[in-house]
Amino acid sequence: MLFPQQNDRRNRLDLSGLWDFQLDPDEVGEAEGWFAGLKAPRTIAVPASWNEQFEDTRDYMGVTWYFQRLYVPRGWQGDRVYLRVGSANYAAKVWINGRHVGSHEGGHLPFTLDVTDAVQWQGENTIAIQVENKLMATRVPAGSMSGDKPTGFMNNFPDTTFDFFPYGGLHRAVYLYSVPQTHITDVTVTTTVDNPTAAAPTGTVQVAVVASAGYSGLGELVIQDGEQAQTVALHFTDGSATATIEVANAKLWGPGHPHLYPVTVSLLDGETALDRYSLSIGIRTIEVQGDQLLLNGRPIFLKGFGKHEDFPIHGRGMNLPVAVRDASLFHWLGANSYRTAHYPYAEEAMELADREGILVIDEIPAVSLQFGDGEENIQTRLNQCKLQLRELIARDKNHPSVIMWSVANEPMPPNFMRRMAGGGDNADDDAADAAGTVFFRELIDLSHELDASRPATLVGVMRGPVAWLEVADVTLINRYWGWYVLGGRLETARAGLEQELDELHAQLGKPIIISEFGADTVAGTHSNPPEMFTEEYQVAVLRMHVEAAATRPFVAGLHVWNFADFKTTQGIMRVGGLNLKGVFTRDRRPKMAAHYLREQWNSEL
Ligand code: BDP
Repeated sequence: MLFPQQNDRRNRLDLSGLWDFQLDPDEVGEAEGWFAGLKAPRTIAVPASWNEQFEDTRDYMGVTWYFQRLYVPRGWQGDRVYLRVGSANYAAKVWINGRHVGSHEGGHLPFTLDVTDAVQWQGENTIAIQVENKLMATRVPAGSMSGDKPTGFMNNFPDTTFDFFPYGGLHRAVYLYSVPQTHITDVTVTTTVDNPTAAAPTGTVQVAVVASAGYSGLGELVIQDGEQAQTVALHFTDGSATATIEVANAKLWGPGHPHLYPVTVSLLDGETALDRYSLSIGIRTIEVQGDQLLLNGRPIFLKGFGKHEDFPIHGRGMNLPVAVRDASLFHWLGANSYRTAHYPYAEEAMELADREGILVIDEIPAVSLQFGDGEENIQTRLNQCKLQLRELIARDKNHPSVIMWSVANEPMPPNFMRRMAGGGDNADDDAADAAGTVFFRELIDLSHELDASRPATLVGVMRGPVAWLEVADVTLINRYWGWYVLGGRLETARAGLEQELDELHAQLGKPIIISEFGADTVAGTHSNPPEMFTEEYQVAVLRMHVEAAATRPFVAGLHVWNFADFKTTQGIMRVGGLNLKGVFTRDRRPKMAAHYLREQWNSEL
C-alpha cells in the first residue's frame, strides 16, 4: 500500500494525461479483445470522472474501457514493476499487453498489481483498464436496493441509496513504478508521548518495517530533527524489523503547529542501500477520556465540515488546486478538521492535511447501509466493509492528520421513514436493530485490532438506534433540527436539539461530535426574518448549533454539512441536481454562513 515514490532505488512514472476511452454498454469488449486496442476510441482525461467530460456520459453507470500506450524505461530492468491505480470507481479489470493481470472492487482505495512478467522491454506496452460503475445493492456504497424498481434516495435519478452523484472513472493517478527485487513492502509508524502537556515532552516513535521475500539482513532508520539526525539499526528476521526512537524536546504535531519529522527507512548491504523509503511523520497522541477528546493530552474541539471530493467537470477526480484552495479556506475560517464524507479521499489530500495541520476523520464508503434486504446481502456488504476498512487503514495509518476511523455514515434502521415521522419502535425493529449492533461491533472491533492507536466511530442518523452509537468510541451524530425536522420552526428545533444532546450524553457518557447539521441555501437569496433556503436562515441554523455546543463541554466538535455545494442525483429536493448546504458555493465563493463561522472560529482561537 506504500505510495509509490521516486528516489535513488525506486522509480515512478505518472500515467496521468490523455487516454483512449470507450463505453461498452453491450459488454462485448472482453469477447472482442478490446484489451488489445479500442475499436472506436475517443479521448478522455485521467484522472477525472467520465460523467461530465462528454454530453452522453453523465448518467452512464455501465462498463467502460481506458487504454494507454507506453514504454517502460530500460533502466528498470531487473527490478520489480508494479502498476498502481489510485481509484477506479467501482470495479476494475486490468490487462498489460493483452494479458489479464488483475482486478479490484471498491471505488475509493488504491490497488497495486505486480506486472513484472507482463511488461516488455523492447518496444511499446499497452495498458487497458476496464472500469465499471453499476449501482448494485450488494456494493458499498449500495445502488438501487431493488433492481429496476426505484426505491433509492427519495426516488432520485440515478438511483442510489446516498446523496451524492455516483461518479465513475479513473479518479486518481495511475502509476507504473519499480522497486528493487529486495524491497520495503510496508512501514508502520506509531507515536506516543510521555506527559504531552509538559514544556519539553519526549516523543517515542515506534517503527515496524516489512521487507519482501523474508529478508533477513540489516537496515537502518533515520529520523531528522532539524540539523540533527538520529540513526538506529534495523535487524530483519523473516522480513520484519522494529525500532524505537526517543525524540527529546519533541515538537508535537497539531493544528497551528503541524511539525513533521522526515523519516527514512533503508535496507542495507554493507554501505549500499538495497532500497529506501521516506515519509514525514508527526508526533502526536489522540485519545478519548471520559466525555472528552484529547489531542496531545489536551481537550480538542473540532471545528470544520463534512466535505466531498467534487468539482465541476472533474467530478470526483483528484483536483490538487481545489484541495489546496480548500485547505487555504480552512485557515481563513479558523477551521481545524473535516470528515472524508462518505469515502476515502485521495492520498494527496491526507498528505496536505498532514502538512497544513488539519485533523481528519477518515471514513470508508459505507454510507446509508441497509438492513432490510436479507441476510445474504447484509453479509456481502459486511465483508466489503471489512475489506475496505483493511485497505483504508493500511493506506492511511501513518498520517498524523488522521485521528479517527469512521466505519459507517447514517446506516438506515428499518422503518426509518416511520421513525422520522415520529413513530415509536416496534418489536420487529428491535430484532433488526440488534442485528445492526452486531454488524457495527464487528467493524469497530476490526478497526481496533488493525489500529489500536486511534478511536473508531460510526455516524448515526437522526432517530437511529442508540445501541448502534454505543459501540463507537466517540458519539458522532448527524442532526437536521431546523431542516428535515421542524424546518422553519427554529425555537422548537433548538429545544429538540438541546434535549437530545443532553439525553445522549447522559446515556452514553462519551464526547459528542455533531458531524452534520445545516440547511440548503441558495446563494444570493435573503429574507428577514430568516426563511428556509436563504443565507440568513443558514446562519441561524448554524448559530443554533454553535450556541448549543457552547454550554455543553461534552460536545467535542461541530462539523457543518457541507463545506461546499456539491453535485448529487436529480430529484425534487435537489435544485439543479445540487445539494446546496455548502457554506461555499461549488466554485468556493463564500455565503454569509462562511463569514459567520469565520467570526466564531477565529474569535475562539
Ligand atoms: C445526511 C447524509 C448526507 C446528505 C445530507 C443531506 O449523511 O450525505 O447529503 O444528509 O440531506 O443524511 O443534505
